[in-house]
Amino acid sequence: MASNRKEKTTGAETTATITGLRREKLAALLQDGENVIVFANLQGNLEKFTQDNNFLYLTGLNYPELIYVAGRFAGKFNELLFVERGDPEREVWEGKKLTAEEASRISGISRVRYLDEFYNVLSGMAPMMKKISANLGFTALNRPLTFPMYMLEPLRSKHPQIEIKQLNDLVAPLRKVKDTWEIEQLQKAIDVTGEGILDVMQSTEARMMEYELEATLFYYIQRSGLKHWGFAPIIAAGINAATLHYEKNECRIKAGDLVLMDVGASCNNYSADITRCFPVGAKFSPRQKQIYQTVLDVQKRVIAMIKPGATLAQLNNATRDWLAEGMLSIGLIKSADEVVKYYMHSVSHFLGMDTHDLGGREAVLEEGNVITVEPGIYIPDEKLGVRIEDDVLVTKRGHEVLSKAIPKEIADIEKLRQKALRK
Ligand SMILES: [Mn+2]
Repeated sequence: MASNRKEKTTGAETTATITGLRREKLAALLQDGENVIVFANLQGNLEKFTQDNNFLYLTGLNYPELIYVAGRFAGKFNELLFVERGDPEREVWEGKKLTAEEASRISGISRVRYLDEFYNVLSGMAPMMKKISANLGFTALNRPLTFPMYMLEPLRSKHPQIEIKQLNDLVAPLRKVKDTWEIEQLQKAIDVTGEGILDVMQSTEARMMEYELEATLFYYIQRSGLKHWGFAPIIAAGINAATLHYEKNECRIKAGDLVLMDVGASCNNYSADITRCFPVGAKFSPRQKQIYQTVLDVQKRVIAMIKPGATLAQLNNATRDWLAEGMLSIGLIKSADEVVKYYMHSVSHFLGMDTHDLGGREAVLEEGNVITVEPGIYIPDEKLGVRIEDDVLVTKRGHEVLSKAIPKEIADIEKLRQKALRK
């Protein structure tokens, strides 16, 4: 299932050059007095570390407790990185820390200071600062103040004239357009996810638990050299497939069920997002087939619309209209406005470091964007839910379906199931 993309990165492009180009683009967005402060995530106690995506995007550093600061003053763009001072006692428990030299070599950021100097350095800059874009995050009941908010609080109270904004608004236009290296990571994540889905389709039997399918898929992902899911996998049989964000994966699969898998591996923090459905028996039931084919026909028509200049709003409207047409023709609904009874989400989102990536809901597509296309029909009364989701790259003239190697035609899926059941 390898991709046939031609221009592979050579390997000569280091993290420093790739992220350096991104920071150049960021620098071009900053006016005099405008700054960016990006906090790496913290290491949780006995938890696997996951990096803040904006931090990783701009520095390439997959380590906790770092801060990136950049700004333009008197026309000149300056950037520096704050790292932890090594502490021999902590290193016994946590292993060696990233040194200033290593951080500089990996990221290509030449000026490095220690975290305990952060406020001193910042107070020196503050009188010239007009605006700061930071990865503030969002407050929640269990998190009234995020770590970046907490860290910027002294600055906010001492220098109330500085406007502090969300970083996402600034970097979204950059992250929305993927470079070749990013597309390669997505392709790898998609290929491995697809092969894992085939594995599941060829090994599932009635009476298995949903989480057994999850285990098969995750085993495949890790055996293929990828470490993480991109998001909590949805493995939903029968009625559970009609719950849009069912993540419990804890029910027993019955003969006659249709199984929906909405899953994606992550490759270097780039997430696949694929949905496939298959019957637990050797064949789709006539009703499953009817609903599935209706969704598939619409999905293909929507994919065909994708090209630079098309908008997500156009894709959404077309999906709703065509699904309504399909539902009317099979007698599921009596008037087009009833479509929302069985289809209640939008058809596309941007895909990248975040499964629901930056880019917005009203966006106009441009070359280098990657979006999902995922129409569905959900009928709880019939214990049936169908969604089909592919990942699509917007190219100069149109599009390329990055997940085209993963079967979705009824005949192909039935063939796989028959092979599985003969075993
Ligand atoms: Mn999706």
